[in-house]
Amino acid sequence: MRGTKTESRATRHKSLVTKIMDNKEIAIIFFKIADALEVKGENVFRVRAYRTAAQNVLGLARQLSDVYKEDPAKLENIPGIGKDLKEKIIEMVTTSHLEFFTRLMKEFPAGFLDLLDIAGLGPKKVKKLSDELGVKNVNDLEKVCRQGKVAKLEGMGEKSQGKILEAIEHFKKSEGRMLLPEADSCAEEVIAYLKESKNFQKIEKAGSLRRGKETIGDIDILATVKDVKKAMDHFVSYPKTEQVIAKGETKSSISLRNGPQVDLRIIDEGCFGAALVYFTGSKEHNIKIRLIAKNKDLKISEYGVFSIGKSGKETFVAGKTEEELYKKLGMEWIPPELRESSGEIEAAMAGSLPKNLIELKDIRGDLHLHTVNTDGRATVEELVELAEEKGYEYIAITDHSKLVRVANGMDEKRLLEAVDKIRKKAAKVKKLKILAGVEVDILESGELDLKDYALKELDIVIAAVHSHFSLDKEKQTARILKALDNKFVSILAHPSGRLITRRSALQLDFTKVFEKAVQNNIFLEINTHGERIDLNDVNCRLAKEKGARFVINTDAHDASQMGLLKYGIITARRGWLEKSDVLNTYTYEKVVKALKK
Ligand code: DGT
Ligand code: CA
Ligand code: CA
Repeated sequence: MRGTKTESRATRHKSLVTKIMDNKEIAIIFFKIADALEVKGENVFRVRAYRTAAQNVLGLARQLSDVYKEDPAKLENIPGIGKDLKEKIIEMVTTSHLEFFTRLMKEFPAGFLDLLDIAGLGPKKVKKLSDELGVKNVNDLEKVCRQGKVAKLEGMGEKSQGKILEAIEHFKKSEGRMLLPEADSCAEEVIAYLKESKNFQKIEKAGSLRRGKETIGDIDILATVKDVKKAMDHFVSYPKTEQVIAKGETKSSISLRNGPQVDLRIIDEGCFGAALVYFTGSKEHNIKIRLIAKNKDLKISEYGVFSIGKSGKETFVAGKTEEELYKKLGMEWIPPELRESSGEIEAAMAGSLPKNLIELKDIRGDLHLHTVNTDGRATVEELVELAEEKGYEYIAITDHSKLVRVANGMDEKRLLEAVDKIRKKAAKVKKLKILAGVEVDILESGELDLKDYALKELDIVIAAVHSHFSLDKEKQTARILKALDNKFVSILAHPSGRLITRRSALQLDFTKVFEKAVQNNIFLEINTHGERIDLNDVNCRLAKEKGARFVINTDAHDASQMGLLKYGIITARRGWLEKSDVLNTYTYEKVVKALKK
């Protein structure tokens, strides 16, 4: 979450919290400690120890609180956890608080650590900016950039200054908003907690979260209950509550530690559909359907659809379900992801909404996965195990090529050895099919990072940009078009290159890229890794209009990231994509055929 309210959180939650911190919360605190110590210029080994511990905690299968309950001494068996960190974990799992962290955070001015969220600024640069230019927050930084002072610092320059300004713009756009997967997992936890109470009946997500937007301002939840007062009491007692913002009869709001605000609205069963439409939005969608209602002499609100008699008397005519509401307005039910006032209402009236919008259950495999062979943390075996658990028919192992040196990318020789190993393993796996491939880098020239003699041995070749992001539009477009002309490429990974809060899209003539992909039978990827969600919804729709086909991949670097595929589905739906538009809904035989060059 942007603009973390660390200090207030640390001071407030002590009295409110009744339940223990989970591993993710603990890891976040360790990461923040590492950043803070590094900004302070402390011993690199100490900094690294916190970061390693954070990473290891995230990868644990068991909750630290459970390990502690079983035997506190066992905490020291976790790699990277020594006596000191063990004590800190114990403090967190017993009090949901870490005094050391609270004190450390107090050493920094408010908003100072936000500077670390500016793309391209690590702890070292933040320290320099603070020491030499007195920068205390993002606004200060923007000022000194505009004054040209950053360019003059040693090791900086006009170019880095420009990049920082651009990054500040990104930061501001997403400030106070969360990425969809983070917000969604917060919401899922809250909903699981609400369900613990038998008092709750229907529970639904609403707002931007239900529409699947890539960033979320706050979480909206609607529910029907037996006893309103009890329901609100239960809600505001949610263990991860940092602050109760409002508590009322129909609506309450809480803010979460490490997280967003959550609004809960209690709705009457009789008008649940109308409320769900209203609070799902978007606002623009709501405004349009209200106008349509008006033209039919109907009034629409969160309480239902009403006909207005001559005397002005209002009679409820629909609203128990969304379907009946939309029907009353003369249209098909509109899937929430489409409710952005971008043609869905007209289509629903004409009966021409997409009939087979893609769903998670249509997915038969994941075709972009990394392993320990390059920068992944999972072994092939671990990926296979999870894929089998998910009921997948196939997966593809696609590690990096040599240009990505930080990822330990492979040259031709290493790639062919890896492929050989994968095939030997594949022969031993019973049902799941394993494709052996690569994610090969597109060089600045548009040539690929690996020679054709190696690429031709593979089942699948994914081409990707990981360098030279700032070429001008003409060069960048020519570069990608050239790569797509390589006859072995079958997927273009994360085509725009953007990272939601950190990096703009490549300057590209997307129409030309999409047309080339169509012409050469190349699938465009919707990549769900990290901050990518790339292609995004708008580009999916544009590409589909050009006749493009797609593949939804997680680009997982550990097995658990394979679970993020659902956010690619929701994005594809926002792009109006249907099952038949997406490669990894095909059977294995069809995939092999489609990939054949
Ligand atoms: P967010 O939270 O910024 O990511 O975006 P939303 O769409 O979740 O917006 P939020 O939480 O302010 O409100 C939830 C829904 O409630 C919104 O999508 C539509 C509805 N809504 C809120 N305010 C208004 C309004 O003034 N007029 C209308 N027609 N609908 C509204
Ligand atoms: Ca919202
Ligand atoms: Ca809201």
